[in-house]
Amino acid sequence: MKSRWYKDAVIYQIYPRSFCDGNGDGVGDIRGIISKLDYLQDLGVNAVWLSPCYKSPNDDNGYDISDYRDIMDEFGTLDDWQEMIDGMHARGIKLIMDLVVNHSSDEHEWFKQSRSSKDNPYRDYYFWRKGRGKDGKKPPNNWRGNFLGSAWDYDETTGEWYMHLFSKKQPDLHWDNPKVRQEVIDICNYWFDKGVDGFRCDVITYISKNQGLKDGKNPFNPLRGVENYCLGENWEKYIAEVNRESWSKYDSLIVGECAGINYEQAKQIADETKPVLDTLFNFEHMFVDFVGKFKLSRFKKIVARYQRMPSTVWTSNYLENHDQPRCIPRYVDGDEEYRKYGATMLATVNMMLRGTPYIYQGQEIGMTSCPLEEDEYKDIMSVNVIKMLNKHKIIKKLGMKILSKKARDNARTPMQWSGEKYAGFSTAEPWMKVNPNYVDVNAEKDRASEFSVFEYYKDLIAKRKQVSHILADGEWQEYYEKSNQVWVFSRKLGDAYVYVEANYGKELVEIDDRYTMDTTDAELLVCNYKYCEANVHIHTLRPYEARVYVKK
Ligand code: TEU
Ligand code: CA
Repeated sequence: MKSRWYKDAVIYQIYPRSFCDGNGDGVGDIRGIISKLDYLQDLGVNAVWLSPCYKSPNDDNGYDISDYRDIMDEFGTLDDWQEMIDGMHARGIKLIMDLVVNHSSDEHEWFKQSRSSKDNPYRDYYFWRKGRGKDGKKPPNNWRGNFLGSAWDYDETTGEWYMHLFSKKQPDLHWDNPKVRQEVIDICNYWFDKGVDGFRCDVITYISKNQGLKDGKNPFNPLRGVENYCLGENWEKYIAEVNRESWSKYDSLIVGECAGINYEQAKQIADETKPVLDTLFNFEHMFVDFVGKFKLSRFKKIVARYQRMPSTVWTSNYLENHDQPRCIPRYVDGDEEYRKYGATMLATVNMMLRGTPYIYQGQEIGMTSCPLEEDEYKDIMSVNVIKMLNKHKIIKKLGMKILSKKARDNARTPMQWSGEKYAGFSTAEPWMKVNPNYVDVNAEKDRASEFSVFEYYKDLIAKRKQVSHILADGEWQEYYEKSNQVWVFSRKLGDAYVYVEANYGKELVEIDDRYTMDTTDAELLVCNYKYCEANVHIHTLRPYEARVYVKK
């Protein structure tokens, strides 16, 4: 049934709120997306992963869903959505929807019913527990949520607590209840019937909570308790059920957002011989610069482990998404002098790894993280952090500095389409600040310039197709593993190979081909610098230079 088309695909993520505003109210929407479909086709991507566009009170920008079968008012209607997916399909672009079923919104009908009384038929759709302590005024366990604070909230109506691993407006669904699993299956099939090509499954690793909901052991873990619900005891069973009743019936891509897992677990849950996920997003490489500076050698080591996965396991490669700060200046210098070299170097590496590459909106024009004032942060996580810092003034300055680097808001500023007011994103003031660098960094200017990041991506995507079989099936080898300046690796398949060199620094660096590969029998497939015949096989890399050689 499954062609596994995603193994040959490049996927583009759209965060609808910030992509393009079609009706001039300052908020991105579906008509805005429709107006940019030619742009996506031109770029050459094969699929779009659309962050949630369902009905939602937007406590967490759509990751809190109040109706899984309808479209958010601000984004448009089901008719608009249909026109969008038809437009995508007409251009050979598939659509991956976001499936957010670890939790719903507290404004979902299920939760409204559930909280109304202890004997409501929907009571068991969520986790309800009595509080601890004499008066029941302490939460049922010591778990902490992703957005700071307890993972429980007290509800007056019935005098019990409900669980929420994210905001208190995102109550966790109770997957042990077979009715909940059936709801998920029905939702998936509803969208498959409308033509979607797969799902990106939000925090899917958290759906099965271990029986007993025991206290978390490690008091220093910011997510105290996570060991009791990350890949919980019935995880595989529940996912296999949804897979059997829905996902496997379609030629779909099911990519799980797998927070909290390591390489060994990844190997188990994204193996195509098992009816679980097709592939996953891992987070390990995102933690390299969690505290302190980015260290390339550590990053490479983590990625290399995923690159050496068994042939039945398929991975996904990303550097950016709506939860992460931008690559620039995270991994490379943000100065205008280097920006495009950095952007294209990172693109080259990401695109030449085994696994499906993802591009997050704006990455293809080298958008950067954005400086924000205290009142310009919009993300609930940032807002909660700022509230906390205001209670602990001593650490506020340092805290705000860290926030500016890590905040999810960095990736959520409006897409920069042109040099017009509001970056051509909208005709009205956008819901979130536009990065002031839009005058220099925007799609229109980029594409008209002699060195265009967009054009480079386009070329890279096309070239990747020529070698994707070597990337998928070739044997991985790495050189200069310990280096913090260069990333050098190859994939060999019989006599054919792909060989990649990338300079992560601003200094010239010489790659000694006695330790790497003699490329004289290969051709230069891509390079982000201008080069001449004479230096094609002289391996001196300029600042942020990346080269790919291929022998077919
Ligand atoms: O993210 C899950 C998740 O684990 C994040 O909270 C992550 O830890 C954090 O963003 C790291 O920077 C998913 C969605 O991608 C996110 O946007 C949602 O807020 C969250 O689930 C809840 O649905
Ligand atoms: Ca709008």
